Amino acid sequence: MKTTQLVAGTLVFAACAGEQRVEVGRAGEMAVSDAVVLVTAVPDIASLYFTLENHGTETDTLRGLSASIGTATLHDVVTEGGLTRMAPVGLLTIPPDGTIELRPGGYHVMLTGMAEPAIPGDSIEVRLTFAVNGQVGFVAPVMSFADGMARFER
Ligand SMILES: [Cu+2]
Repeated sequence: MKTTQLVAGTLVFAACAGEQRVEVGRAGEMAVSDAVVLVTAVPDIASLYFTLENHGTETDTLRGLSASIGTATLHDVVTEGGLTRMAPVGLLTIPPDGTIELRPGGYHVMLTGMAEPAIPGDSIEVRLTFAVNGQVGFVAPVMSFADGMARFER
């Protein structure tokens, strides 16, 4: 078991070389990093991205999320019959030693029905609830679409 963990740790380190993750919060063995909110062309809709790393030995599921503005819904991007669209996702499962990266073109959180538009420079409070590791709150900075997308092109 010790050996397995060491190997996994080495792989994670190698994958991260040159792109240091910035941890913003932690619930038990679940680390949250690289949180960012991107504004969209629609004033009352924004998208939220972050990375989850499960350092524990148990599979965990993200079963709840909320944000200080608007309604937060977990989405995935699916392609059906040549059409790409977004679809709500119920639960997100993170295996032991697993990393799930929310990023453009994949998993993301939609913030909808915001009373005021998100403005670059602002920050939004987010709360995640995990079945095993419990709750974590963190702050996600709001970025323009262009600046936010640049973060994912590395
Ligand atoms: Cu979406």
